Amino acid sequence: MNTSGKARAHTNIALIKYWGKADEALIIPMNNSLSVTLDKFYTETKVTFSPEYTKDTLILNGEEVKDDQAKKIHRFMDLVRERSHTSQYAYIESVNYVPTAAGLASSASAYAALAAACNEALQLNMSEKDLSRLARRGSGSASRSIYGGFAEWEKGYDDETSYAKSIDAQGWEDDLAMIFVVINNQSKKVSSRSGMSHTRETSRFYQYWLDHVDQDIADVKQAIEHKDFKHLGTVIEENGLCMHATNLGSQPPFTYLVAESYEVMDIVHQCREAGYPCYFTMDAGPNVKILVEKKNQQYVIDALLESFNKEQVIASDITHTGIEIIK
Ligand code: 2P0
Repeated sequence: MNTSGKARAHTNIALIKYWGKADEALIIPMNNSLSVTLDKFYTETKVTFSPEYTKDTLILNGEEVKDDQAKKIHRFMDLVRERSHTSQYAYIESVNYVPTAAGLASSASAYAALAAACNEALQLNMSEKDLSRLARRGSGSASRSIYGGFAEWEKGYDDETSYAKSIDAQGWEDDLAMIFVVINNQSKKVSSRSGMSHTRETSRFYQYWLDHVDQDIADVKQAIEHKDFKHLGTVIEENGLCMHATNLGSQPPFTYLVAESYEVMDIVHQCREAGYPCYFTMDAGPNVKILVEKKNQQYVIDALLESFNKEQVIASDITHTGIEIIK
């Protein structure tokens, strides 16, 4: 008999970054990280297990995936089979809902949706904690996409203790938004997986990163508690830049940032000087994400549109919604 489950998960953006693994196989991070989950970008995934299938098949946005991405999925499905004591293979249909050409597809929403769909299909009745642990094995940042709003991935020390938890922001999420500036660059991409590993192993600044990230987490949690936007923004901007500085301190050095990334950072500074607080963060690529209070969102968008085109500037609310099962 075939069994199916379908789930939706939203992508998240780290305000305090996950950068470096203590255990590569189990995906245990070197440091805690903290994120917001976004309304606009999400993945919907349907999984069907059948005794008749002879392999796992992944259809992403209507096309079969056969490269390294498929290998990662096969390993993840082996883990699901091991945990659920089934030997059945699966047919996985996944659709990423991101604005056209934005290139913002994320492994965070992908593995969170896949974990939840498997949980539903196999009736595993996993708790949010266990879903977060399972999603983490696909991609570290996916551990945080189980939840809406703010979430903290506690690094833990083994498979059992490394998972994300929701942070209660007393509705403050509703006042905030994130603006994406999509920068298309042609340079060869360093995957976050190899970038963080290279940095952890070779960066002269990596120990500095580890020595300060716990304080950043504590400061952000305090800012959330007091709904102190300027404090929140100051800390997250410094943390993001610090992560990128560790990359520059690697041997050989590398960076994800390009000229346009710095152009956006300048615009953010100008908005702040004009009295509109907003703060940037960047991940394993040149795109810049700007955290802003909704009341100031339009000013910042207008400032960006003086230098970038409409397709490049995309705003999203922060969602309260975590994993959703789709019937
Ligand atoms: C983050 N990033 O906290 C950090 C900041 C990118 C920069 O998590 O190797 O795809 O699959 O665990 O989760 C992107 O890394 O890495 C990421 P793996 P993942 O969001």
